[in-house]
Amino acid sequence: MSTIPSPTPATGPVPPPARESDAVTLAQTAERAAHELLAQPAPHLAQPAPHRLADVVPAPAQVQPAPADDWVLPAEAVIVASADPAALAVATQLAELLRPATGYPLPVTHSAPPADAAARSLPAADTAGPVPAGGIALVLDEAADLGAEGYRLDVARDGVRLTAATATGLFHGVQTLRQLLPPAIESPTPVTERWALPGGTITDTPRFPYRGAMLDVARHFFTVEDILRVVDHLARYKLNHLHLHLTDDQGWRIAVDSWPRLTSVGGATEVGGGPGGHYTKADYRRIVSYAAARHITVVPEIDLPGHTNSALVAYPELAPEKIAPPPYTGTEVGFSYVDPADERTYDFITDVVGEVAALTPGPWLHIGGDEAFKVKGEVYTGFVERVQRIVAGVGKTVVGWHQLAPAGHVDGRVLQWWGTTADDPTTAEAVRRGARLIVSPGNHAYLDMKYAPDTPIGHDWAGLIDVRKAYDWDPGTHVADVPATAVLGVEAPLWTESVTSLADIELLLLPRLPAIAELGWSPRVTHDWADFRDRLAGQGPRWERAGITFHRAPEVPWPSTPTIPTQRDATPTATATP
Ligand code: TNX
Repeated sequence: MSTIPSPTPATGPVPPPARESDAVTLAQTAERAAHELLAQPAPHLAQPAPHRLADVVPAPAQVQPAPADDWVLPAEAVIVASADPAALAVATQLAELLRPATGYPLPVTHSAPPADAAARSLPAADTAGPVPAGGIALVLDEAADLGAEGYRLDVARDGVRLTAATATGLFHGVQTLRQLLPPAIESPTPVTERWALPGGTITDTPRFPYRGAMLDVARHFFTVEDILRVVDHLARYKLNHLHLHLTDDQGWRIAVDSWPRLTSVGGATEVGGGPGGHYTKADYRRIVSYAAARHITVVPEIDLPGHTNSALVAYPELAPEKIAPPPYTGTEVGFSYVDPADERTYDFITDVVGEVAALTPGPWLHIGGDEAFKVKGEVYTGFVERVQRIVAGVGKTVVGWHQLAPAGHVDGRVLQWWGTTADDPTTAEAVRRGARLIVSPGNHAYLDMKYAPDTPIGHDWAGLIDVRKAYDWDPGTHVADVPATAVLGVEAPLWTESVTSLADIELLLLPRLPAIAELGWSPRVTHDWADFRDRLAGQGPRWERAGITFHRAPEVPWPSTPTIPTQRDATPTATATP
C-alpha cells in the first residue's frame, strides 16, 4: 500500500453510469489526483494519516479526500449515537472493535435531539442528534438519502460523523471506518499506535441488494463457532447474506422435530467417514441472531429432490424403492432422490419446510434443485412446482439453483446461476417469466475451486480461479439475455468436499471473498484490477493481526515488511498460509 496519494477510479465526484466512456473516467481520475496532490497535509498533525481515504474494500461509491482534515482518535474519545436502540447497538459494536487494540475506554453514549431543535432551525444533521465533539458520532437520520444500506462518513477536524438512514447503513460505515485505521487496529491486545484516519467524506451505497456467500456444512460439518467466524468475515466486506447448504447426501445438519432421525441418523456422517454432526434448533437460532446483529440474513437450503441420501438412510419410506441406501461418505453427485410419486414425500417436505421457515426470520428459503439427474422432464418440473407452492405457503420466497428454471414461476422466485458458460436460454426465459437471478458463476465465484494447480485443497472442475479471475467479471451483464435489472446480486459458494477445518475455509475464502464482495457492492465505474489489487494488499496485514488464515496470492502486492508497530503485549501468531 502506498502512502503517496495516487489516482484511483474509486475517488471523486458522483461516478457516471458504467456505460459512459473511459475518457470521462480518465478525466475524473486526473482531477482527483490533482486534488489530492494540491491539497495541504493536515497542518494540525505532525504527520498525515498513513492511508488514503479510498483504501477500502469494497471500493466506496464516492470518495472526497480532504488531507487537511486528517484526524487522530484521542484516548478520551467518546462514541455518541442517536437515541435509538439499533444505532446504539452499532455504536457498542464499534467500541468493541476499537477497544482491544487501542486500549481506550471509548464509552458509548446517546444524545436526544434538543427539544427546541425545530424552533432554533438547526441544520438537519444537528436536529438528527449527536455531534462528534472530538470523538465519533453515529447519526441515524431517516431523511438521509442513503437508501436501506448506505452511509456517509465524514472525517473532519472535530472528529468522525457517520450518518445513515438505517442501522444497517451505520454498520457498513463502521466496517469502512475500521479499514481506514492502521492495520494494528485488528490486534486483540493493546498496541502503541497513532490511530490516524484520513480526512474527507465517503458517500457509499451498494450496487446490488443481495451480496452473499454460501457455506456447505453438509459435506463436512462445521461448528457453530466456525460459522460465526465466517459471519465476521462476511460483515467486514459488507456482504449481507449467508446461505447455509444444510443438507446433502453425506449429512443432514438441521434438527427437524417431526422427523428426528434426519439428524440422529442422517447427521452422523460426512465425507471421508468422520462423525458429522448437526445443529440443534438453539444452535441455528444462535447463528441467525449472531448474523442478524451483523446485518446478515441467513438463507437456509434444503436440497431437493436430489442430494438426499442422508434423508433416505434415516427414512427409507422416502426412497423410490422404499429401501434404505447405505450411508454415503464419498463425493459423487446425482444418484439419490426422494420419491416424487409418493404423497409421503410431500408430507415430509411440508414438515421440514415448515419447521425451517419457522426458525428463519429472513424472507428466503432455498430448495436446491441441482443435479437431480434421475428425476427428469415433467416429473422434475411437477415436483419443483409443488415444492415452490409449499414454500410460498409458509410465506417464504423460493430460491433455487438455476436447474429450477423450466418449472413454472411462483411470485418472487429467485434462481441461483452456477453455470460456467454464461449462456442458458432456459434461465433467460425463466427471467422473462419473472424470476430474478443471484449470480454465482462456477468459473469465477466458486470458492472451492483451486487458485492454482498447487493449491492443497479444492476442486478444478470449473477451472482454476485466481484472485483476478474472481474479480474480473460483471454480475450485471454476465448471463446472456438477462438484464442487470433482473440481477438481485451475487454469491460466492464454498463447497466443502475437501475442506475440513476453519483454516481450510479461510484459505479458500480469503482473498477471493472480498473480490466477490466488491462486485456486489461497488459501482461498476470503480472496477479496476490494478486499483483493487493494491487495496486488497492492504487487507493482508489486517488478517495477519487478527490471526486469520489467507492465501498469499502471488498476483497481489502484499506488503513485504509487516507494518507491525511496537507491542505492549504479546503478538498473536500470524497464520497466513501458504
Ligand atoms: C456442484 S454447484 C454442486 C455441488 C458440488 C459442487 C462442487 C451445485 C449446485 N452443485 O453439489 O459440491 O459442484 O464444486
